[in-house]
Amino acid sequence: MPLHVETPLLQSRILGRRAGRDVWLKLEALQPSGSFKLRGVGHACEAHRERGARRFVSSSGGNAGLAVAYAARRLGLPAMVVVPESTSARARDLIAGEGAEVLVHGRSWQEANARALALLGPTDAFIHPFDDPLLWAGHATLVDELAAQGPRPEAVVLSVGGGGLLCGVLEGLHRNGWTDVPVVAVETEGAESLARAMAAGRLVELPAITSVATSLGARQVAPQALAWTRRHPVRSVVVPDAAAVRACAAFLDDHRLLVEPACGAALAAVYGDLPALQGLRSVHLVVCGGAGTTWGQLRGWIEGAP
Ligand code: PLV
Repeated sequence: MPLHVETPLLQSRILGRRAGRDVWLKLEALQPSGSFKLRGVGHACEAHRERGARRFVSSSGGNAGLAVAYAARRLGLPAMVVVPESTSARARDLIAGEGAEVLVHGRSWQEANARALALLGPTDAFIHPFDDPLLWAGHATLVDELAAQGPRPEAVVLSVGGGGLLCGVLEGLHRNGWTDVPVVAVETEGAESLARAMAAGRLVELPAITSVATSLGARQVAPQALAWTRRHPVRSVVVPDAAAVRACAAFLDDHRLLVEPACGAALAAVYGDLPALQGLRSVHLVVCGGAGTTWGQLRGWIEGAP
């Protein structure tokens, strides 16, 4: 039985009025681990347990690790999650609270990932936070639900870190026959690894992550994410951190849900009526969630924003 739950698809009248178009919210923030990550991670963990894995090891900006810790507890196996120093204290506490071992290593996810791989034992399964076909197949269930819940989307708006959500949504669109539904892929300035790769026509490694949206902090996207942009309409958008955190605050007022700036990126594209959305009468927005941000932290970012 899947570890994730089916999430609601709601039309947001309040956001729709502000944006001047219909806005549909796929509320992944309501997953038990607080983000969409549980879809793919739960699927991967179940598959690895069936193949005999005795422990899950993961590297994460926070939410994938929390999903691994949640899945491990539900499946009765231990887990170890390596996070970078930039992962919030809140996220670390939540992962530890699920009973997983938390190690902090390195400035960004890349360094944490190298450490996790070095610690991998023979009966461990490695759960990648974004670059694994098992993960994408699990994330694709989000689109299967959309297909059962309502009409064909005119466009899907989502956030991009390493591109796992993008790959999963595209897999889901294609397996549901929605092969021409454009996807608006949003990143924050300082974490724009997909935008850079699309502009260069090849994978690009950012020298550092400078955005507060640390959950989007993969310095390079999964190769499959870039490959998808060559065979499906994907519009890349980059928003400033200030727009992402303001969108989180607006969404808290409008829908009473606190999400991370990683999710605020996609929200900002819709609240901000960006050019990439021009001509669209309706959008489906993946409210990817994120459990690592507190209200105090969000307020601090808003007060410190330029
Ligand atoms: N977060 C990953 C990668 O971090 C993680 O380890 O949790 N929204 C939220 C709330 C997220 O946590 C993430 C990814 C994304 C969006 C982007 O998803 P992706 O990586 O599949 O594009 C470094």
